[in-house]
Parts: sequence; structure tokens; C-alpha cells
Amino acid sequence: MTSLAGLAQIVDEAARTAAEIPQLTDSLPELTVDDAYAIQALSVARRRLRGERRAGYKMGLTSRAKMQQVGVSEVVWGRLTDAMRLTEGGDLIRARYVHPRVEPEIAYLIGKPLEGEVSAAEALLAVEAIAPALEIIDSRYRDFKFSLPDVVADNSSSSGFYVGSWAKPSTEVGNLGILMEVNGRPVQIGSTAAILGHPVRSLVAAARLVARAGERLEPGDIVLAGGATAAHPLTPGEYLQTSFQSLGTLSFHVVA
Ligand code: 0L1
Ligand code: MG
Repeated sequence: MTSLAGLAQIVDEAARTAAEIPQLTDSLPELTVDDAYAIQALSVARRRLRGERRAGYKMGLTSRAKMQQVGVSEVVWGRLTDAMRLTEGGDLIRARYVHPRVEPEIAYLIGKPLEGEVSAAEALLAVEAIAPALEIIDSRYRDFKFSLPDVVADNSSSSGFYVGSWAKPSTEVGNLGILMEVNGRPVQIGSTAAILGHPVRSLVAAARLVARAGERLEPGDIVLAGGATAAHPLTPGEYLQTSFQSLGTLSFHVVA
């Protein structure tokens, strides 16, 4: 069997060069989810060797819409680096991705270490600020098709993120309306309640799940709570504007 490090190199190179690859499980059907998280850690270690720095974590598949869209039924997580952070209002260069999609999320800024089994109240005590966010996901797998181990190994499709203005940690984000428009036309309408019923549940899950990998949420980490709607595929010429009730608006242009 190809080593886990060898598989990490395959997914990392695919992300670095925006090249699509076949699913790892096509040739390795025995690959487990634990193997996949090990591959993910090794692939992000390769990014760190290239100078990228830890920025936090993303939670994925945290809404029914997202699970249905990709045919996977388990919450997943991935690692964010500073190189993935994008400038709000700027251009997103389509050529840097295989088949990017955008989804509206809530971002938590961690102020105190958080790990393991925690309640929602305990999780919120560790939060320094809350912001509206957009995640750019880009599966490196052909046709955006994968099994659970495939997507986890591919860093849960992490590829970019925008964060808006930070609001105080007591800001209530349990059921905020979201409207995503493309060139003035609504393409997604939803609520933050679609994120596991309340985005804080995603933060609780993040603390629990990263602890399984021997990690914890650290001060300065950003945690993306997961998509509140289905993801929108990005095409050059589009101007995306996403409004989050009470939190503000995030926008960007897609260029070739
Ligand atoms: O952030 C997400 O919910 C995506 C997780 C991976 C599945 C996908 O690429 O859609
Ligand atoms: Mg997401």
C-alpha cells in the first residue's frame, strides 16, 4: 500500500497545483477515516514546511443541505492556514482552484484554550469574537465526488475563507437570516440555524473532534462553523454578495 505520507503528497500537490485527482479510495478501498485524518495532518504539515502558518479549523458537512449536496452523512473537520485567508471585497482567481464553491458560515475567534468534551456555555466562554464568514471549498477529486475518507484526507475541501467584521462574543447567532446574491440575483437563502441547529454546536464538536487528534483550539484560532446553505459553484464574471442579518455583508468578484 502507498504510505500515508505518499497519499498526503498526492492530495497536497493536487491542492497546490489546482489539479484534479481520482478518489484515493478508488485504488485503496480499505482506507479508513482514521487513516484519512492522518493523511490530512501530514498534508497540512507539508504546507507548514512551505511557510504557511496555523489559522484554525473548519467544520464541514454541518447542515442537512450540505450532507445532501455531497452524499456524505457525518460532520468532518479540516485545518486552516494563513495562506487560505482571502481579502474581502477583492478578486477570487478561479484558475487557482479545481472547481471552487462558496458557502456562508459563522466564524469564532478563540480567546482561551478549548478542548475535549465541553458544553455550549463552556465553549462560548472561550470565544473572543464572532464574525460572518464565507468558506471557499474546493474538492480536489474529479467531479467533486468522494467518499468520507477521501474528503477527510483532502483536508475536508479547505481552500479559502473570508472573515467579516468581528462582533462581541455575546452576539446571538442562533437564527440569523442569510442571503447570497450573484450579480444581484438571489442564489441561496438560509439561516445560521441550519448549522447543527446553532453554530455553537459546531464549536463544541470542533473541541471534541480535534482533541481526538491530540490537538486543541488555541487562542487566535479561527473556527469556521460550517455552511449554512448549499454551496454555490463559482464562475468568472460573478459578483458575490452575501448579507448576514445583524452581522454585515461580505463580497468578492470571481475572475478567470
Ligand atoms: O465545508 C464543508 O462543509 C465541506 C466539507 C467537505 C465536503 C465538500 O467539499 O463539500
Ligand atoms: Mg464549509
